[in-house]
Amino acid sequence: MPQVLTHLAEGVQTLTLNQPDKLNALSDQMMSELLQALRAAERDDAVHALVLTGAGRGFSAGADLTQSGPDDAMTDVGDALRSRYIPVVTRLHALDKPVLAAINGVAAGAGLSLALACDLRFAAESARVVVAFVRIGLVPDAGMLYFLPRLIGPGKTLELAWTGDPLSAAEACDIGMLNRVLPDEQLLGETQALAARLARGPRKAIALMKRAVSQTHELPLERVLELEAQYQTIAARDANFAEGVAAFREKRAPRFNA
Ligand code: T3D
Repeated sequence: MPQVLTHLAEGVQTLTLNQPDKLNALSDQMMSELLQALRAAERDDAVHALVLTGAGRGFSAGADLTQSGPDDAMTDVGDALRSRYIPVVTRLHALDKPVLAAINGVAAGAGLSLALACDLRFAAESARVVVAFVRIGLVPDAGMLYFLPRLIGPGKTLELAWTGDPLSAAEACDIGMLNRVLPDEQLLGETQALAARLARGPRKAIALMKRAVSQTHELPLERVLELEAQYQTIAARDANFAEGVAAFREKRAPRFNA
């Protein structure tokens, strides 16, 4: 049975983590299928945005603890991260297409890390987020120590990492970890609708914005100003810029990506 389901509509590839009886815990099979699906989405010209969600009542409960754990003395956990998690997280972050998480239920451990590696996070009212790692004596991984301080600051990151206490979707949204909280039954549809809107937008500019927002975290102002100038040169050479300006002047909606 596939552990990542794929569905393409309106330029949006929806990837559904599918091991619902274990709250979509991240098995080796699931991580391998997720990597394949991301590689395919990257190459596929029909895919212009992605949505990552979970089947059943969970988004993902993190590493599959029935598969990996301290009893597996032969496995170096760092190597497991390098081979299974790092390729997926770097791909989600580097993909030149918007990636939205639709957090339908609990997101814990590396399951939360995957959501944090997405560009936008929408969550169902009933969802919870749990940093979790400390509960089993581990440190946050799979990019959480990169993404979380950038979203919520170092103090709040340490509080959640040290306690492992769950937050409701509303609490997580209030501190900036999530973009929006939606009624459960509207979550997937609303997330896919925004992804479809982005898929119809000026693709080059949207991709450049993603790249720039990620890069500008590390750079001083002078470098950011220069980066903006370089990316604007690229965006302005794209046909969508001419179309956008023409549409404005003609008082009509733009027809991007024609
Ligand atoms: O070795 C490596 O790969 C290193 C990498 C580490 C990265 C990590 O992600 S470490 C963190 C791993 N995740 C966790 O520690 C979270 C474990 N799960 C929980 O704490 C809770 O399940 C939740 C807070 C996520 C949800 O609680 P609740 O009460 O809503 O559900 P539940 O009853 O605990 O779980 C439902 C079922 O899912 C249950 O199975 P059962 O009893 O009905 O047959 C439970 O065992 C299963 N499940 C939940 N989490 C996992 C899992 N099965 C495998 N792996 C899990 N992570």
